[in-house]
Amino acid sequence: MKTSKSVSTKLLTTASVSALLLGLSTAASADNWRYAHEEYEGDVQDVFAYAFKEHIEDNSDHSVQVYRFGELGESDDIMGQTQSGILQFVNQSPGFTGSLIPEAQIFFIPYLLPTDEETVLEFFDESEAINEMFPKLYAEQGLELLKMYPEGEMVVTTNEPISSPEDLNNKKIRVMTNPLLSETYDAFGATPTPLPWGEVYGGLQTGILDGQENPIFWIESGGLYEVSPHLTFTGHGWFTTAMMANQDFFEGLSEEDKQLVQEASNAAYDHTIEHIQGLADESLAKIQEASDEVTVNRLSEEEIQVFRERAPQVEEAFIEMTGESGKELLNQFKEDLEEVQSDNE
Ligand code: 6CS
Repeated sequence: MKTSKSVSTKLLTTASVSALLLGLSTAASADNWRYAHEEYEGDVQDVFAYAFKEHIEDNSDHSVQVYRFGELGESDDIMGQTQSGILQFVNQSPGFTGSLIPEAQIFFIPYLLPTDEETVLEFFDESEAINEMFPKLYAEQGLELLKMYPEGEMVVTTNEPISSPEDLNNKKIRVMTNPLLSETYDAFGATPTPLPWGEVYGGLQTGILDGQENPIFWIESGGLYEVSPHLTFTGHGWFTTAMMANQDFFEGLSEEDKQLVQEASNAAYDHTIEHIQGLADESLAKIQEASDEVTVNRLSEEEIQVFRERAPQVEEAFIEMTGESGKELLNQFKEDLEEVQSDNE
């Protein structure tokens, strides 16, 4: 009895130690990474996050826990959590990052990017400003920029149809919380109202806001057309976003894991770029199916010209806010655009 007990204890002990070692070695090599983004299930940032997660989990023992909008707070909250190392990855759009990294506001200079999707996608793929200059600016804030990508063309929604800056007069238009976007809507004749996302639907519903801007997929998925039914294609810009890691975390990874993260970001980017093609048309069809109240106005070239003439003052404000560094970025951005545009002619 004594012998058998001591044997079984010994066996148990050996088994427990092995399990413990196994557990420890698993813990050391298989990490659970936390990743938050700003959107809902099935939205563009969610498609990106899940493609990233799938690549990581298929190619390593690591796992990725994805948090969607609201689970950890607003966009500024998830950025703070990433900078402090609570989260390893975050997807935050320049619309919000612009208050942290002023140069990220470049995306809010109206009519800088063309409306042609093919040109825009090629620009994001090849641009030196996007792929080489922006990572350095994000690094200054402790962030490893992994990808910047477009989600869709911006469309303005309002409580009444609009087709000129005069029509926007006295309209309170919600903008994301960066100062340059307020300059844009100021230049467009409206009263810009910066707010985080969580306050937009209610603001439109109660009449505190008269309108807002977003890509069509988001106008559909967030039900914005229900409370802001007049859609205007002004052609003034693209909703752009960015996915990044806490830089100390990234720097602390093995070379193999750094490569894995980069490959997962590339795979997620390719998958997401495919996903957004045709998405605006599909979303618009869903909106029109769901509501009889919605109107869609694609501004004519002459109408667009009236808005476009107001862009230079926003570009000047961008340079005032960002100095030499913004000027250099803007020059490179324009050079990169010319390159893709001349390739496509
Ligand atoms: O307007 C916004 O605040 C939101 N729009 C999109 C397309 N994604 C997330 C962002 O918070």
